[in-house]
Amino acid sequence: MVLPAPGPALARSAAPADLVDAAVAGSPRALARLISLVEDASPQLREIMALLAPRTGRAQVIGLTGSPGVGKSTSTSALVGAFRARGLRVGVLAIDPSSPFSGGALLGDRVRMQQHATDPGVYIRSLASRGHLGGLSWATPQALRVLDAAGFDVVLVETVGVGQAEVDIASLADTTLVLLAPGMGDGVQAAKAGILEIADVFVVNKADRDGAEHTYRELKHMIALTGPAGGQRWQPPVVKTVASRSEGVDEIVDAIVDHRAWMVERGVLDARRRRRAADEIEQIALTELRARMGGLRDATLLDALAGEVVAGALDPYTAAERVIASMTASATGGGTIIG
Ligand SMILES: Nc1nc2c(ncn2[C@@H]2O[C@H](COP(=O)(O)OP(=O)(O)OP(=O)(O)O)[C@@H](O)[C@H]2O)c(=O)[nH]1
Ligand SMILES: [Mg+2]
Repeated sequence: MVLPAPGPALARSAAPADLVDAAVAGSPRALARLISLVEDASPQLREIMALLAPRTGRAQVIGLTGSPGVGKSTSTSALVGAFRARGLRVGVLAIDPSSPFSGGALLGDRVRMQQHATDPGVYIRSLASRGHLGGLSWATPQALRVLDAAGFDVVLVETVGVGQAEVDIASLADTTLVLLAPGMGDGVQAAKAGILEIADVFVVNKADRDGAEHTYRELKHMIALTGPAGGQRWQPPVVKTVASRSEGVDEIVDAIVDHRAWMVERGVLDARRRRRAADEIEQIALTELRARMGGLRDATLLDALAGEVVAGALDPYTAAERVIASMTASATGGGTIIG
């Protein structure tokens, strides 16, 4: 799903600073390279993220989640159009938690996004995480940083609502859209899956289908049961759409704008972003520790400690403390990411 990339070719060995400059100047090729480095958890990321940091913090991150086939990609594409009509630059990250090797080959999505393929104000990319312990929860915030620093005003993150993925996306986004469609028993599913807690805006898509009104009412009812809005409590609006005809999409944008204004007024946006940064720091630290732990596995220290624990000469807590102490002592020794 990478755009055709005009402009000068970048040498394979381009230095991080050159890549960052090119991405900031709008080169889709440089963006693609940077995000591939994220997917591969390249050792160059540390330098790259340091270069990107002063440029970040501007993009508005909007998550879209929902069951397979509810119309997330169609809605994403329609939203891209709506934001472009407002003169904003839009990035799209399509997360595929099911396939770590999709490598951008989501064919259906490519077709749906085709109308934006030649627009230089739009960058669309699917994200996979290759061979890294932190997986997509590690890669996604880093990819967001790349698009944020490259000057995209809005970044839409699409992920299928299965298991942990939708919760992860909610913790990443400023505003989370949860999509439902009629006839999927979604109302009940929503309550079960805890979707009520993560949605900032509900979208009942496929409103052209029978049962849309029923799904809409059921949702409204469930939201009402959670209690009235007020104080720090936002009550998610429900928007009906026919994404395939771009109907109702302006109403989604209005809801996003309202939600943002509400968050800014109460300091909620800042709190969300701090929590997001804290999660990101934790992910990177844990990934680094796991990498060092992996290094230790072959090392004599762990083996020696294990021998002592088996012999009853040492308890496992004390042994673990020694392992952690040795990792911290080797902090300048280098790991895969922080080294
Ligand atoms: N009738 C109707 N069909 C729609 C609407 N929006 C999307 N579709 C169709 O629903 C199908 C699935 O749409 P997608 O946008 O691929 O759904 P998705 O949620 O991205 O699907 P996955 O990424 O596979 O989970 C496609 O055939 C769309 O054309 C709508 O508002 N009405
Ligand atoms: Mg999709």
